[in-house]
Amino acid sequence: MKQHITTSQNAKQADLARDTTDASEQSMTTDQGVKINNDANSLKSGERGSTLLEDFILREKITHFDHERIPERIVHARGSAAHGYFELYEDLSDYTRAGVLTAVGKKTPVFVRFSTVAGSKGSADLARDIRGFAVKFYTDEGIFDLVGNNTPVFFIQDAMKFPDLIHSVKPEPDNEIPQAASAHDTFYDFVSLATETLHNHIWAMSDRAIPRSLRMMEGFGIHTFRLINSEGVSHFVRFHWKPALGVHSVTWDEAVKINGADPDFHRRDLWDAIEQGQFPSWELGLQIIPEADEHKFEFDLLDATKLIPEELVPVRIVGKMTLDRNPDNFFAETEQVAFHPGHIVPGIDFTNDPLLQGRLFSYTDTQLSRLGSPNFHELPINRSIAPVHNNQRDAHMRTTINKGKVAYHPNTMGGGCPFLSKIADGGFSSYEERIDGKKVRARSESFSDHFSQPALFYRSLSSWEKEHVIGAYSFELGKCQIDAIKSRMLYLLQQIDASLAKRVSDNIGLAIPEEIEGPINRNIGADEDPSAQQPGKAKNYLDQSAALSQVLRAPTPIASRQVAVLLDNGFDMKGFDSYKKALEAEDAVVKIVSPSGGTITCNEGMKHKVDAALATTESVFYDAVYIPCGEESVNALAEQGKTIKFINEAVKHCKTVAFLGKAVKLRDLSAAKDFVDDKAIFTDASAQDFIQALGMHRNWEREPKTTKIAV
Ligand code: HDD
Repeated sequence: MKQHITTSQNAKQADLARDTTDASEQSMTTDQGVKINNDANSLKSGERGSTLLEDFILREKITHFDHERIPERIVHARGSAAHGYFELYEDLSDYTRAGVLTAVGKKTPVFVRFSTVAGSKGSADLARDIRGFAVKFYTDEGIFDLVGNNTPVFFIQDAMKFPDLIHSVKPEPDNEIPQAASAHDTFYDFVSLATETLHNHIWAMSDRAIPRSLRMMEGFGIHTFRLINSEGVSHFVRFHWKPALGVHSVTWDEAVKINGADPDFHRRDLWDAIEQGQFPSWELGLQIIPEADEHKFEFDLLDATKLIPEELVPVRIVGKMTLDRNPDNFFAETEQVAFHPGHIVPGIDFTNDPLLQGRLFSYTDTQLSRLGSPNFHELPINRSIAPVHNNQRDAHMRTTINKGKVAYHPNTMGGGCPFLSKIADGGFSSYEERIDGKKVRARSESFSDHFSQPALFYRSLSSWEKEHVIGAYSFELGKCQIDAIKSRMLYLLQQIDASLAKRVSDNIGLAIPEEIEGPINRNIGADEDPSAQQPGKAKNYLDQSAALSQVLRAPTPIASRQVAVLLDNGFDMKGFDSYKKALEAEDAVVKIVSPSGGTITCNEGMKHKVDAALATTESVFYDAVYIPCGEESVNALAEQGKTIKFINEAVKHCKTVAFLGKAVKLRDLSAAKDFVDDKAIFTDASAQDFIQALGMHRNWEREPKTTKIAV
């Protein structure tokens, strides 16, 4: 395995280096630079006397400690981030004048933060939730932030409803329960009344909401943005990130177990992959739509609850983002980074999407309370690599020292500086959109179809993905207490897909109502006619969209996949090593798991370091398991109940499992014995067969037969 690969140096790394310190070989000092000779004892009036107020070393240390925390993000509090770069494949100057999308081959530094939405900063990674996917591009023309999620749509259409959505999903305000979970009454009360939520909600009920890794999920800018070229011509655009490792998820049973056994599972996975030189990458894709086609779709491009099926507008791959360096300091970088969908550069612009428009206000506003000052842009991680000159001055924690008397424009005393830039010289100009309308507080009727796309999504899933969605709805509604809310949800599921509703209704033991009382789409004003806005019957303008499913047509790379090899003293070195070599040739990670820690000896007398004792690890941490031959080793493993649990879980979670030679005994002692014909459970198979199965992530076809496995 490669270790600590040197990462690329770029302009942002050089910029951060200005503020990065390293205490090695240095004296300990106070914040004022005074060297310290005793860091263990406060200053006292006698050895057993009271502490003296004059102890400036103690006061400074405790005062700083007392103020170490800042408010966590109101949403997306739990996150993990990494540095990297973006490289463009093709010049898009026909569409935009943004350098980041026109300078082919240029490496633009990026900082990317992934997050869950609902949980607190210390919540577990495998919560069922949408994942944030926020990318900060440090371009030569200023900061461009693409603040997206791992689903192509959002819960609501208008920013006005964001506080309601978040209040409903966050822990309930009286008892602060449940943490990082949407399975509770207030969330479903809101979702079942605000039917615009149903599309993103079904994504949240799908496998997308429990990814295997942050490195194995897609990202989406969601809103329709604009690209503007140097002639001022505008095209609509939607942004996509496609992961090189494919899109993969875990099962709900695994997610629940991982949350207990390693709440930092995703954070650790991202960190370890980068430390080991397995740099995650995503290709950037664009769906570009000419202005003239704005109204040619069955949905409104300004509606963030609608995706544009790739069958209608193909995704054009234009570049690649690679994450190649972990942060040096979580707080300074991952915690203090401030994203903002309003950070755009010339050549990119907004549309009138009412969700996006509200976000443009919210993100600066929240930094004022979270980071405490309008100078948050000066924090090293937020600082632009393009020069910053303007007449903004002062405020808390200002670090820039602006010279001269002039802090206004126009001026002569400063020679007219900083001067304005012509558009041709890179000055920003907003797209001159023609606006002709009344000032109204209303929702466009073109936003009112809330069922066609959830139905399209569900239709596009494979049978096993549908089972997972049914399981998720059944779990979530099963956790709700109020029958009226559950009934309303069943009624709405019926509008999406009758078989889905039926299965959930059976599982939760509540009938699907024929009708429900009152209007359900409450996201309109009191004076509006509910019938005009009442979500109508689902339309079918596309039967299925392959891109919405996670079904694999070919194996994906196995680089960085975690493979457990179960061993004890006396194991067969040949079988062990042939698999290990083949797996490592593909950059997979092989970890020795043994009944106890330390070292074990193979049948060739060599000592091997154990990576994890059975007691300290869990089957759910690995993507595959193999067990080499060796009577002594197999017999010792067979003595451990945990070995059987380990294998049973791998089988239940549809993973690739191989038994070599005498290890067949463990197959016959475990649930694997009932799956001898399974295409990912092998007895004496070649390493290549094992790798091929691992590349398919899981054998989901096994799943219906695993319900009886009790683990
Ligand atoms: Fe938001 C954070 C993504 C709608 C208000 N949002 C935040 C983050 C992501 C998103 C990824 C975390 C950024 C980070 O890692 O620091 N938000 C979205 C997406 C949306 C969306 C994809 C819809 C398409 N958000 C949205 C609305 C509002 C907000 C409509 C308010 C009207 N979002 C915020 C916020 C946060 C935030 C309160 C919390 C912390 C922060 O901004 O910096 O301002």
